[in-house]
Amino acid sequence: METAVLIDDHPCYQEKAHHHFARMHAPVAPICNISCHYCNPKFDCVNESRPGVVSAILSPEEALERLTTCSSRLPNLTVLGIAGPGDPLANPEETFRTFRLVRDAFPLLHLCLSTNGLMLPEYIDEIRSLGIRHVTVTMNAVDEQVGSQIYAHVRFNGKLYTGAEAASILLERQVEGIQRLTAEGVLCKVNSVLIPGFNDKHLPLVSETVKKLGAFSHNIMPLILSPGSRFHKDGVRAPEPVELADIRDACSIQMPQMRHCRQCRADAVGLLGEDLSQDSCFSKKDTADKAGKEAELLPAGETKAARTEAAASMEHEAGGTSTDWSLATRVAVATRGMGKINLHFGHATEFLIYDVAGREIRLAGVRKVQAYCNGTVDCAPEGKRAAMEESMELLQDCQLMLCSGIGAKPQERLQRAGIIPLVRKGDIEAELVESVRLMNLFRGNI
Ligand code: CLF
Ligand code: SF4
Repeated sequence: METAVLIDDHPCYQEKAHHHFARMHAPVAPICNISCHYCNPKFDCVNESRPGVVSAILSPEEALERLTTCSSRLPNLTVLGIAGPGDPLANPEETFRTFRLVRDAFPLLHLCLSTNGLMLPEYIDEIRSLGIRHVTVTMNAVDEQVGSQIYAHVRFNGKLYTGAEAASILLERQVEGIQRLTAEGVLCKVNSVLIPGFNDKHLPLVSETVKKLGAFSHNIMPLILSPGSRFHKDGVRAPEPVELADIRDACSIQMPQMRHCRQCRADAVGLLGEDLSQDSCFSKKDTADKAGKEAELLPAGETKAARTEAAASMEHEAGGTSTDWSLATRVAVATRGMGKINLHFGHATEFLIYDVAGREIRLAGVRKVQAYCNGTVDCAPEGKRAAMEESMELLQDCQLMLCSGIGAKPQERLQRAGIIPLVRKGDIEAELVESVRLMNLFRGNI
């Protein structure tokens, strides 16, 4: 199958597709077989998720039922992913039974798997026979000493390993898994969590290594600490947005970078930017609650019961662009999807950040914020002020803000910070080029 067919409607593998196509995650995998220092088992796997209340576990049959409901309401749903809340391959029975049920009932959906990679070599045949063509492996290090600072332990073949030995086993298994999958034509995306002071300087080597292994793209995600995790207790900090952007740029010399990841929940549903998992139409929360299945992550062993040209179309061909992005204008955009500017500044809980250089556009990242106005009549002024200041900090490197509407106060605050707010309602790409042109004209830059 051609790579274009595998990515054109996959919201994570093709940046443009994420405006239009939705995915559903089936939270069928509660157990994990390793321990990352940024993880607290009370939360979803941080390798794909934002820490939050852990997703309620579904049985494979319940997952199929939820998918049936979701697909009838979301005609743009193209992917069924399994990404936790633990590690899918530490729960092979549930994971593969879910994929089997889905493949039989919805043969046209892409099946997508996300794993830490420890058990990947064991399941290559299963992955092939199910026709899974998208696999994400989280690799934070390609050096056992660096890895030993990130992982507390690895549980493998019934034995607990720690330190450099644990990191070495994990790395060996990840490398073997990616090599064998890419040889089979599976598109392997590699996720890496950027942990300042631990692997920030090491990530270009990770990018170089995964390129040699034949991976499709590299998704460097900012560390979001789980409360109560070892790193949280030790005061390890999350990276600044600009640090993340710089490291992605450095790694893009080696590998195409994914810049639109939302670090979604293990039970996410919908477009990447609009998680509908908590919407009662999509979550069978009552079913899960009744069954008393609030997720509880358990350590393994304590079980309760072609890269091709298409990759280059990912806006950021590794080493292939001649655009000087250091001269680009950075623009924040408020959108609820479909490639349009269609969201009021006050309602935005995230902004897409674009760089615009002439007619060239690239997505630089996604930044989550607190909505300035949470929709209640009595939005407290202190809360609004705090949300505004947080947004200002996160958007400090932007020169323009495009949104479908904005109040007088935030407009004035943005201007004071040197960010020009513009109300626009059209297609993002066309409006980006035109707005930057107007801004430069106004400033006498052209
Ligand atoms: Fe889900 Fe992951 Fe498949 Fe996408 S998510 S299993 S590859 S369908 Fe996507 Fe979410 Fe980022 Fe993951 S935005 S966290 S990269
Ligand atoms: Fe937590 Fe396991 Fe995910 Fe690491 S791989 S973040 S330990 S659930």
